Amino acid sequence: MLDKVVIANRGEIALRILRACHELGIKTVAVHSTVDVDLMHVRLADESVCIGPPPAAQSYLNIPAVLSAAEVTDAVAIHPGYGFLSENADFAERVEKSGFIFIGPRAETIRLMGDKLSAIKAMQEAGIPCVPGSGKPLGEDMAENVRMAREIGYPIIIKASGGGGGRGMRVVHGEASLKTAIVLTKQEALAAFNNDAVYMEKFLEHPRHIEFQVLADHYGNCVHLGERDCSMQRRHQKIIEESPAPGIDAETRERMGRRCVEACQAIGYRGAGTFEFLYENGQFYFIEMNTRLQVEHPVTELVTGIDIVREQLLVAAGEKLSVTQDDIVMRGHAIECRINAEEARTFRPSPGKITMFHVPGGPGIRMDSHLYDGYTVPPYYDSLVAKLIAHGGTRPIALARMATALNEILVEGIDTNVPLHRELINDAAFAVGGTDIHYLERKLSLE
Ligand code: MV4
Repeated sequence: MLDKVVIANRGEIALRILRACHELGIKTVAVHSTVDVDLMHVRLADESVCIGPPPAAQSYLNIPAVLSAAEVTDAVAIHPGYGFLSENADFAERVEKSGFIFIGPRAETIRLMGDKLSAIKAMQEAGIPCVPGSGKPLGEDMAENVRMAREIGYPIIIKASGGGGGRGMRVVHGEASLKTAIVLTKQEALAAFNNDAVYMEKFLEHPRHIEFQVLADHYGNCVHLGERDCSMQRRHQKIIEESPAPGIDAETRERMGRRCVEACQAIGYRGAGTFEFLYENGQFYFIEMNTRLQVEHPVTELVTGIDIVREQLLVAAGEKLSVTQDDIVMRGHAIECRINAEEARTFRPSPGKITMFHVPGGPGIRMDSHLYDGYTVPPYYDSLVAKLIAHGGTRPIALARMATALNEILVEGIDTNVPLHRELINDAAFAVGGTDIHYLERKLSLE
């Protein structure tokens, strides 16, 4: 097993990774910025190293500082968590070249998926259904671009190949605005990603966001852990996720899951990964692959009983996956509410000192949070402060447990979006399930 792991992250996910390490008898090194010395996982880690000042660019994104921390502590591996350096192929490469294990896929896989056009090409070749589109960078020949858009049919969307996660996209409703949209998206893409390649896709107007979780080892073994519905979002920030996705039957799940597994085997994927799809009119369309552990992994853990972070650590240590596809059974339903430190109306960050903190409990309730009484949420990072996850035998039971837990939770001293979650968990359309990616923004605009 791995001897010692550097946790190159902060907050709730750093604590989640620390717990998985300690269960396996792995020693941990917390790396933190100066303002993060009081984080719960820093206290619990076997060792800690301060890697820089509060701005992430000088600490959590500072590759030489993270590598130095691994060197001075004699660590063998680095877990990047999510965000920060987790999908930075250059970082993964430097980790491995420095003699450490990067807990994630190979650098070349991260690079392949980081470029959205190369990801789509690889996935199409591996039999994954993609959105009808150009499948290649748009050229200078506008007559050709016009023909292509006409063939696909408006509305279309122009996306930056270097973008992803909602950055660098533009919807085009007709021929009149096509050329301008391409030119502007290219300019923005060059400035933001240093890559002006853009492509065209059919714009799906009312899709759901459904993603499949996979796990692969170094020996070609790969399993899928079913899907999550992440459609409840605002400005590309997910706020509620659930598994399974309402209305997806077992046969469809197995068919799509098997395709994802085959695609992983085709590209030699290893570790945890997620295939993101848009789902509309009963069809799945691949958009991106995430090559990291995701915020919402707990809903999948609760329905499958698989500890995804443990599997990541085992796979990184060179062990075989502990399960085969036949061992994986989806039991019941799980829902996650992301609790953010933010003002209710404006969604502005609300950092500050926690004066009272109470964690809900009872059957089927899990809370992943680094908060404690007296902790001060700093203003420099993501506002996610807790994930409340409810599991039950059926979706209505999971919802009822979540509603109960949302009444119990206390986070005082800062503003949070708990009131919004209380409202959403009682929302009639959400109770039915299967709302699209625009539902929340539409609901908020009507209030
Ligand atoms: C789309 C789309 C509709 N049609 N692609 C946004 C994030 C990035 N991962 C891809 N995104 C979208 N791509 C086509 N062809 C709509 C979105 C989209 C979206 C997707 C998932 C979750 C939330 C979203 C919010 C707005 C737009």
